[in-house]
Amino acid sequence: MTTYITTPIYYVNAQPHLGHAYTTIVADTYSRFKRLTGDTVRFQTGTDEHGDKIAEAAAREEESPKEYVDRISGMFKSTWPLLDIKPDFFIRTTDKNHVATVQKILQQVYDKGDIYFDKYSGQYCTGCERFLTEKELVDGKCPDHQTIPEEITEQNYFFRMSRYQQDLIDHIHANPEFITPERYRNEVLSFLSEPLEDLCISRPTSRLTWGIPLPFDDTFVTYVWFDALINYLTGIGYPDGDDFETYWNVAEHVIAKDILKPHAIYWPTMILSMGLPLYKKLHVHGYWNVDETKMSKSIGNVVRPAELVEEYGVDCLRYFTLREMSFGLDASFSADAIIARKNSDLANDLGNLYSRSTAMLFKYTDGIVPATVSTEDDTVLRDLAAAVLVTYQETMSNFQFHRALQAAWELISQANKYIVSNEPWALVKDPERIDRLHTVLYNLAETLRLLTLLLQPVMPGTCRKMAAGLGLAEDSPLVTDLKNNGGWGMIEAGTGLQKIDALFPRVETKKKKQQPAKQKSEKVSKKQKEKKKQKAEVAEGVISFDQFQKVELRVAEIVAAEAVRKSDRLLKLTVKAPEERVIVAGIAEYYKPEDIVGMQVLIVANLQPAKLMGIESQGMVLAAKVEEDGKSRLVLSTVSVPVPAGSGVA
Ligand code: ME8
Repeated sequence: MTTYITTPIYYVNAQPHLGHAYTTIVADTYSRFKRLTGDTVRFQTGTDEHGDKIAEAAAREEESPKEYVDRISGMFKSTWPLLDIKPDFFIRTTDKNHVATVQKILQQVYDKGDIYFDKYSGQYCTGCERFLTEKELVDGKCPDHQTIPEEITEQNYFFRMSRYQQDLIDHIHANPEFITPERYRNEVLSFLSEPLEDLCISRPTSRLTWGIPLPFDDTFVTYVWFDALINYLTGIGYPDGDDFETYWNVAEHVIAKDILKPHAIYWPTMILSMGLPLYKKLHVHGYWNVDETKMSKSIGNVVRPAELVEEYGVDCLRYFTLREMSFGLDASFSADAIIARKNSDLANDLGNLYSRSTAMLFKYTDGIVPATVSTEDDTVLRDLAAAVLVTYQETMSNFQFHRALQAAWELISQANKYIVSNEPWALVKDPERIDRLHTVLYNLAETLRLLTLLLQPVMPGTCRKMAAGLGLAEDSPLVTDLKNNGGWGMIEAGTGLQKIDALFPRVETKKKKQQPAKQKSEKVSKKQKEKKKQKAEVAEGVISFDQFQKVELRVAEIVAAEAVRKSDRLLKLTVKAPEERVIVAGIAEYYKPEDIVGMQVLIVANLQPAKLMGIESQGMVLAAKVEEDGKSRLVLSTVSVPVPAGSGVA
């Protein structure tokens, strides 16, 4: 099988930040996963170097556009190895090949009659590099850039996008996985339910020279999207290269939601006009915010990947981003969150399992993997490993990286329990139970091998270390070939382990400053007053209809759920109601996160947000409180048939 995976080509008007890093880590992880399954893979990223924004940035830096783009493109190129990201090809839109092919395609589409010259007046956003429709503006501003677009009237060339609207709608209906996750597919279909306007693809050279000249009119240069999107074809040698033949029909693009429209509408209609088959899939993710706030230069909270690598290590960053973001939804970065993941998931769970298991192997069998005697006692661990493998492959294929990692962590947790319940330290003292000890140690070594294989796409460096520690070559099929070695019992008895350093040293957290005593007591008395007031209200026991009407109940669909760190009670739910929000619910004792995704529950939608374990909860989930045998448990309230998310409750 063959895989072709791409990231957007990033504008060189800014240096790489966490958002760029995430998309590129995703594409890198996916390409490594596909290699594990035996696919021939091509992974492409690059830089987008023409247009107004770039010319303006170069002018600000007092450089020529060419000097400027060379410098910033170089920064992107040199950032990726720091993150252990290994693209097969790095494309630049100033590459000669790319420029020539864009011109060839423009001529072809022009000759076909799909490009025409016309006068146009519209609201142009420099940030988006496109004209915005009236409908897209919010309070007269571009919602993404918070700027008032410029009213521009000029003669330009237009691409007849509207001609392909119906074909595109039909394709999306016939191929439900063309745009994923589903919410973005629905967004595109809803946009396509209105007539499409044609796409302006040129700028007069009197206003912009930093672009690709139109082959049929050199007083114009091509407008950014008709240049940038074509990179996905020029990078694989369209039209004559072998790579084009090999890879185009399996092309998968990864982007964030900011460039959904260009990728889901402009690009497919351009491809249809060229007479080519459409790309296979578009994977769309949400935004990274920082401490719940949008990342922006003006706020000064832009997170640089190189700094994170320095502070936490490359694999910690890769793991954190993939584990913390549910692909498709927004996520928030904070130093606390990454430290918590490092200390708890990496140092405590994975790191400890590795160091305990290998320490026992060194102590009890001189660092040699012992032979195993298969017994019924170990089926729980083995069955779980088999189930994890299935979930892992399915979720990695579907870009649900956080779920794949959750599954791997179930195996880690089961293996840690296996150690506790089998007590190898007791077995070693009993000469009659040495076989059992060997079996337990073998199974631990095998679990570590399997984890090395599964975690490799996400944490390649750590897995290289783990493989070395297990006495396996870094390219040994036992840790690089999922197709043949995903099963149980592959590590050979007699394999000699090597001593390695701890995988993840813990990060020491600074203690929070004590609040001054006075402030504290002020807070307490305010709280007490509030409580008194509430008690007085509750004492009356009844509420008026007016009071009840103030409570807004809605049906919400759970789109993601996960345990809250350091809490046995809380689950963090991401729900659609119909807008997306996070609700923290005290139901962890009664529900597993994976069992409630997709469920429709009732929520109080207009409750003042409250922070629980550092997470802002925007509402409350309703549940029946059931008393049984002197114990109580919660049962989520739901609806009897599926209804649109966000429906009101009367
Ligand atoms: O749009 N969270 O380039 P760009 C997550 N050149 N991802 C983010 C992000 C955030 N806060 N900010 C940026 C362009 N990204 C065009 C693309 S493609 C033919 C041309 C990532 O530099 C995400 O992948 O503005 C997003 O789609 C991309 O950077 C936008 O990069």
